[in-house]
Amino acid sequence: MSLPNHRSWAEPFKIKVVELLKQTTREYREKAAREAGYNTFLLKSKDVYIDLLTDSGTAAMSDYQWAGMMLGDEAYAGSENFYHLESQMRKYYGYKYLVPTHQGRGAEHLISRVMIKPGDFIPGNMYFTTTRLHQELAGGSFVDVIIDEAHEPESTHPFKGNVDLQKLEDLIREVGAMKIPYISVAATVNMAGGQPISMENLKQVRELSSKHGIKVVLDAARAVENAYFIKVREKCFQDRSIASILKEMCSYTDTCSMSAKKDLLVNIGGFLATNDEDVFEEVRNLVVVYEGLHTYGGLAGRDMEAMARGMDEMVDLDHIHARVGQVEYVGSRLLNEGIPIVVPIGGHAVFLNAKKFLPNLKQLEFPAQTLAAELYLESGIRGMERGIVSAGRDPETGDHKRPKLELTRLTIPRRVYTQAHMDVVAESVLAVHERREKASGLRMTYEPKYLRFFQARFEKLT
Ligand code: P71
Repeated sequence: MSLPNHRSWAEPFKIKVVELLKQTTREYREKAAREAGYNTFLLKSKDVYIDLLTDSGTAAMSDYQWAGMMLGDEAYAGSENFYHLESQMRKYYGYKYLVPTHQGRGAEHLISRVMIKPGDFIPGNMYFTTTRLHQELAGGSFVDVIIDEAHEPESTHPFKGNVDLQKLEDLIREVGAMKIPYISVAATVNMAGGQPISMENLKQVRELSSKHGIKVVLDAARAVENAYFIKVREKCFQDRSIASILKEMCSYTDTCSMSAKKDLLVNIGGFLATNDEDVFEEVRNLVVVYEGLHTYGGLAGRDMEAMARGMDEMVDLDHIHARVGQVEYVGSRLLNEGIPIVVPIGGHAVFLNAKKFLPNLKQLEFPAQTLAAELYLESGIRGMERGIVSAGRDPETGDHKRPKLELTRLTIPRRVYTQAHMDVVAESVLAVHERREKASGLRMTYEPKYLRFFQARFEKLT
């Protein structure tokens, strides 16, 4: 086969500063993994070669963003950078009001406290760990209303993040609209594999919700990646700019929570934005209790400036094409070699289907956790479990939740690694696959009460 004459993308930047990487021996990694209780969250970053734990807060900022950091107005109240961020948010997301928070979960906390009453139900297109926990801590119960295809790693549905409108209607009929303060819509859906929701579906969600007086809250952490998928997969959007698609998406929602550590190309930050004056009023008051004054919300002025500037770069087509393209590159290499991954390949990560990768392991031997540990032992590459450990326990029965998806996530930071790194990643996964028969599972030896995946410890079964 001959190669095409033109690549469809290359990294749309050149490198000005570098951070040196360190390689280690297998023996070294065996000790490090044991000491970390076979939990990649507990590894020291210095012991990691290629870090694919997360794309959250791990982006490389541009010179334009770094220059903005020097313009931080570190006033306690009324920082210039807040007003810049507010105008950029209005320009790109289109909401009226802004409340900054230290990161996404700060916004989730405030939204949940202000909008949820004990006994409420919050439907959503699959759960996210921190989002659901805040809903539960506010006395609500999360209800999954994503389409069934989202739970099937091999379904090639182009919009696996879509809401199943029938499931949503059934819930409204069952519990009544009064008990549903809002529907929580993520774009893209992290736990489904970085899968997008279509504009058409989002519009229908909006129509159905409005009919019943239910609000729509968008998790906008990766909404730009979602906008890119809409552009390339939803026919009538192919000639539209990423910015205009993004703004249209937001127009079907009332409020958004934002972890700026993703799309916005910064290392820390978040916000809540809304058109709803009552929500704004209450959140602006509550933020001073938990985050900081409403013009900084736990952030330094310089952090808000980096976010404001990141917005100009996130919607650039060359940027987002290369960002999603890099994820697709790794995924396609693995698919070509017959490695079981979630398809279609998502926006921020390649998700290995650990149930299929390690078919000999029972779910309670933690296949996805095991696979993450094996990949680290093989190559020093760090991924993350997204399966039964992440799902936690049912608050009522105390049993493990048993999600259908048992995935190991290889998350690609934005603008950080090169194509050669991606080749190393694919080759390392192949090496683990070749030796998969030898992998034994894990036993949990320590389990924290909240978000157990962060700090749980394991031992190897022999
Ligand atoms: C990711 C993260 C960071 C993370 C969070 C929890 C467990 C492991 C890793 C964070 C998200 C997210 C979505 C869709 C809200 C948050 C919270 N993702 N919504 O994927 O993906 O934002 O981290 O800024 O508080 O590694 P926050």
